[in-house]
Amino acid sequence: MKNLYIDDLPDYFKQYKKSIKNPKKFWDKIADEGFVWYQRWSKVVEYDMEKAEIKWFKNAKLNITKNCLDRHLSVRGDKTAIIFEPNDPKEKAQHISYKELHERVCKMANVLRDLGVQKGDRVCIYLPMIPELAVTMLACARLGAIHSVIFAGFSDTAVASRVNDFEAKMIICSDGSFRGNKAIDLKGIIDKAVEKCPTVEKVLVVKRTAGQVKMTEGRDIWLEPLYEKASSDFVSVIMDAEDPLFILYTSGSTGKPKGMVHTTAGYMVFTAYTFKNIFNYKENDIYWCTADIGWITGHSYILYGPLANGATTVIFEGVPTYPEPDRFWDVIEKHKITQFYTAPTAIRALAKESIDWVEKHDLSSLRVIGSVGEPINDEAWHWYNDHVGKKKCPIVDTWWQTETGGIMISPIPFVTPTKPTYATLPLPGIQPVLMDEKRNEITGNQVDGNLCIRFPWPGIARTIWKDHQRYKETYFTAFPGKYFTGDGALRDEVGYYRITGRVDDVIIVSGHNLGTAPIEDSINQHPAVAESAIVGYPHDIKGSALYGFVMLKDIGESRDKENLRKEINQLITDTIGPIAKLDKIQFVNALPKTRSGKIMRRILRKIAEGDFNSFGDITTLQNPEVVEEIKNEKI
Ligand code: 6R9
Repeated sequence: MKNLYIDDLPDYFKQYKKSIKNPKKFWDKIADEGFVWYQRWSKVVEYDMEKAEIKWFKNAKLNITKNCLDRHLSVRGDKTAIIFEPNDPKEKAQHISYKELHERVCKMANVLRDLGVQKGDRVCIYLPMIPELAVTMLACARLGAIHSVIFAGFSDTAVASRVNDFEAKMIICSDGSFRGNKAIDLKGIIDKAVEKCPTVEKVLVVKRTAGQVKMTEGRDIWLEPLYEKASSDFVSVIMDAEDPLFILYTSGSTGKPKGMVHTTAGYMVFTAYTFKNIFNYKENDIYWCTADIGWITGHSYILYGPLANGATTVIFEGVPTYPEPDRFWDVIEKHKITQFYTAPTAIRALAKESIDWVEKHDLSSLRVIGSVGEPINDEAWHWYNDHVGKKKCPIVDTWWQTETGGIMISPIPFVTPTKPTYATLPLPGIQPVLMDEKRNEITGNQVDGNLCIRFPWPGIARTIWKDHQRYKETYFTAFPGKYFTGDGALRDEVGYYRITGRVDDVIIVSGHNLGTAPIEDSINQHPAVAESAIVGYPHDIKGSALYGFVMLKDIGESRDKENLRKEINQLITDTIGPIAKLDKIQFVNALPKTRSGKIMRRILRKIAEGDFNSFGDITTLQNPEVVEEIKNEKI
C-alpha cells in the first residue's frame, strides 16, 4: 500500500475529522491507492442499519490473493512472506518467500479444484499452526471457496455442529499436531466428527506428526502425493466485492455459535489499512502475532493484513512455555521481531515466571508491542511495558471483535500517547458512541455506557451464515440504527476509551469468548444434573475463569462429588473443548430465579467473586431464600 500513514497526532485528528465528515471519500481513497482490482466499484458504501444490510465497494471485482501474493512478486518475490517457527525449537524454522508461497497456494488450489471444490463451496480447515494452514486458506480464496477455520482444539461435537451449519463439502485436517511436549490426534477427532456430517465428501489429510491414522477409502486422501504432482499455475477466480471470503464462528450469549460471514473487498481494505497504521509497518519489519489462526486475530493479523502489505509474518506452532517459559523471548531474539502482538492472558502467565527468563534475551529489535482479546489490567500493562517494551515500545491495546473484522479502537504508535488499560482512540472511519439503557446517546466525557458504533466500516461482518434475522437482532436491535458491540466502555476526560468488559452473557477466558448457554447445555446433558448456571470470576492468569452452579436431580449426600465434577468437566471437554472446563463447581439445591424464570446471574457472580455483602435488590426473586443457602454451601 502506498502512503496511507497517519504521521502524528494533528494528522490523526485531521484524518479522523475527514473520515467522519465524508466516510465515502475517505475509504474510496484508501481502496483506490492501496490495492489491485479487476474492476472498480460503482459505489463506495450502501447501507441500511435498520435492515442490517451493508455493502462496500459495490460491483468491484478482485481476488484477495492477487493482493496478498501476485502483486508482490515483481517487487519482493524473494522476500520472506512467512517464517514458520515449529513447536520444537530444534526443528529448523522455515522461511517461505512470496514466490514460494504463491507457488504453494497455486498448487493447493489445483489440488482442491481437482477434488471438486468450486467457487462458493464451503471448506472446513482444522489444522494446527503450520504453513499449510495459511496455504489452504489462501488456496480457497484463490478459487473462490469459502473457508471456515475451526480451531484445532475443539472437540468432534463442536466441529460437527459448525460443519453442519455451513455444510462443508470438504474438511482439511492433519494427522496430528504438536503442542509443547504433547502430540494430539487431530485426525481421530475429525473421524468422529465426520460420522455426524452428511455434507462432507472428502477429508484431505496433511502429514505433520506422522502418527498412526485410519484412512477411510473413498473419503480420506493424503495431500502429499496430489500436491507433488499439481501444477503451479492457477489463475485466480474473479470475485465480487461482496462474495463471502470466510465464515468464522464466535460464541453468542445464547444458543449455538454464530457463523460470522466476512466478505472480500471491505475485509481486505480494512485489515490492510489497520495493519499498516497500528503496527507502524515498514518494509523490512519482521512481524509476529502469537494468536492462533483459528481465531479472528490470526485471520486478520497473521494472514490477510500482513500479506496484503507484503510483510513478513511469523506462524508459531508452539506454546509460550515450551520447552521453557522463555519461548516467546527466544523467538523474538532469534528472528529479530520488530512488532509483537499477543494477549493479556499470555502476558500475565509469563509475568509470573522469573524475570530472568525475559532478561536473558536481547529484545532490542522490538519497536511496537500489542495486546488483544480482553481488557489488559494495569499490572500486566506495566509489566509488558517495563520488561518487554523496555519503556520504549508503544503498547497498542487494540479493541475489536470477530464481527468487526479488524481493529477499531487502538493507539497508533508514535502518534497517540498511550495510557495504561486504555484502548484510547478510534481509528479513522470508526465512530464509537456510548448509549444508556434508555437508548439515549451519552455525550461528553468522563462517562460510561454501552459501546455502539454509528456508521458502518468496511470490515464489518455482513451477516450470520444462513441466519440474517439473528444478525439483525443481535447487533442492530438493542440500539436502533447502530451496531451494538456487547461491550461496556468508559470515555475519560480527554475522550480516550477504556473497554470495561462484556455486558452480555459472554465470558472471556484466556482471551477466548465463551457463551454461557452452550456450556450449560453441555452440563445439563449429565444424567444427574437438573439445571446449571455458569458465571465468570476474576482469575490471576486467565482474566476470568468459569464457576458453575450445578443443581442435581438428587443431591443425596452419598454421591461422590469429586467424581461428578470430573464427569461434568469431561462432558464439557467432549462437547466444546478443554477451554470451557470449569475451574470451580458448586452443587446447589436451587438457582436464584426472577419471577419470569430467568436465572439472576448478577447474584451468582457476586458469590463466585466471594463478595457476599452487595447483592443489591433481591426482592424480585421468586426464591430469595436460596441466596442464603448458596452462600453458606461449601464447594
Ligand atoms: C479480536 C477479538 C471480542 C471481545 C470484545 C471484547 C474483548 C478484545 C479487547 C477486548 C478490552 C481489548 N476484547 N480486545 N476487551 N480490550 N483490547 O478478541 O475478537 O474473539 O470476537 O472477542 O473481546 O469484549 O467484544 P473476539
